[in-house]
Amino acid sequence: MKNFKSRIYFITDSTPYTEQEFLARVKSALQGGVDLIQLREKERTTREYIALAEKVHELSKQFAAPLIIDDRVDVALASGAEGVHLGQSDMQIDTARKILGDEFIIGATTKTVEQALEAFEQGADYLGVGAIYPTTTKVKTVLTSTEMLDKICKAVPIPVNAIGGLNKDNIDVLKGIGIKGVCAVSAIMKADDPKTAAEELSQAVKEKLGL
Ligand code: TZP
Ligand code: MG
Repeated sequence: MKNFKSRIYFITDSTPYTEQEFLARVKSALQGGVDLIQLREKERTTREYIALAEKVHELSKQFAAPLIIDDRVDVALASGAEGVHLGQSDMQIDTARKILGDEFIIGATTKTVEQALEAFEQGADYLGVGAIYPTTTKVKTVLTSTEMLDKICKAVPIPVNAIGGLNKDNIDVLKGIGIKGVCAVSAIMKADDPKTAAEELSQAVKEKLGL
């Protein structure tokens, strides 16, 4: 399961929805062809996180989209997910790699060339870099310039994805930078129709970024 695409990398936010509404939105996004889905939960207990991850995994498997769990190696393992995404204060990449083995997808959040090189050297499979634009999603982050994004892309041989406030109408700034994909929460999750939103973002990524 190491051969993954991260062109349209959908990150969830379940906070405003009932579980039924949330899963319906996740399914809709998957129908819209997102390549990869990250379950991002900050408030749930471990048990709740695992239970929701199992439900999302049932859906993501139907669409052959790898499921990545945000922050938590234990939840990723317990739920049968294909990957984990680790921030700078989560488990170190090399420790996670030891626990999870070679086949597991491990992503890392990095904001500098130094962090990017460290994550790569420790065994990360891809990097998320941002926030490129201010975001309305609840996250502790600072803006990362497109110049820094470009430097990171040039510094590491693994796929780099841009994140933060990105949508079909503002991704032009990423043109010419060697990213492999775009991460989006709001642009898909909060859309009237996540399926259409995913399709439109995919079309824009093709037309504007040539990906
Ligand atoms: N990390 C940096 S920005 C961000 C995360 C998790 C949130 C992105 O959400 P949105 O809604 O696509 O701006
Ligand atoms: Mg995280």
